[in-house]
Amino acid sequence: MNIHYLTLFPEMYDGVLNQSILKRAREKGIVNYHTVNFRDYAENKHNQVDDYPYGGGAGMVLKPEPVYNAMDEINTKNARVLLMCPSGRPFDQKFAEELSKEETIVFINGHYEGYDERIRNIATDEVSIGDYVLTGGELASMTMTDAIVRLIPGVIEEESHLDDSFSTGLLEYPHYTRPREYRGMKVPDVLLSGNHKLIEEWRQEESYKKTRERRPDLLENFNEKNEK
Ligand code: 6GU
Repeated sequence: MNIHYLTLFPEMYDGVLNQSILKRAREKGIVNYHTVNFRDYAENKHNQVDDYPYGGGAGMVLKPEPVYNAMDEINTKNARVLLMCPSGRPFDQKFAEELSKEETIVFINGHYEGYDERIRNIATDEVSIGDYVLTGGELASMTMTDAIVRLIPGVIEEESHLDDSFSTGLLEYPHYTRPREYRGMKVPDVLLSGNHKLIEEWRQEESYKKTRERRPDLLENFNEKNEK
């Protein structure tokens, strides 16, 4: 998979893409990350990328030319082109699974008050990571990259995400490792029983309980799916 980031702050990506699993995925040749500073594609002397809004009002608007010119330079054939904005489609695990199957993803990261409306025409999707406003799309695109890349086959053990919260429709059950007792806190007996059927039932029950307490909204979907 090739992932391109159109950004005015390419250095923001340096740490995140060069650590841990995202780094290892690149080293394995499974994914390649490319940052493009679209200021380099501005058409005026001062490399200006934003301008005052027609019709007046507060804030600056991202000009179309730098973004279109930068897009001309990368291979966007069959690419998913994601415009990062708080008014986009909410990103979730299902969306991550869909994007993990793509050959090429382009993130367009704006700052300022907004995008010139014509920039929307080169995007295939508009995406948001939640109901709050960020100063720019960069952190959102890194969050999404993390969620997407770990789902590409070969990046982590397949089994580690079969049980993920949201993949199963429920939140994850509690995990324990050694020691059996720590500061008076004991590992539940069932996990030491060696009875795999009982353990499976306990985990299902704990997942269900946690979901009911914390995210009852998820249960509607889960119950619907499991009644069919
Ligand atoms: Cl993708 N961008 C910005 N600027 N704010 C956001 C967001 C994206 N998702 C949630 N808030």
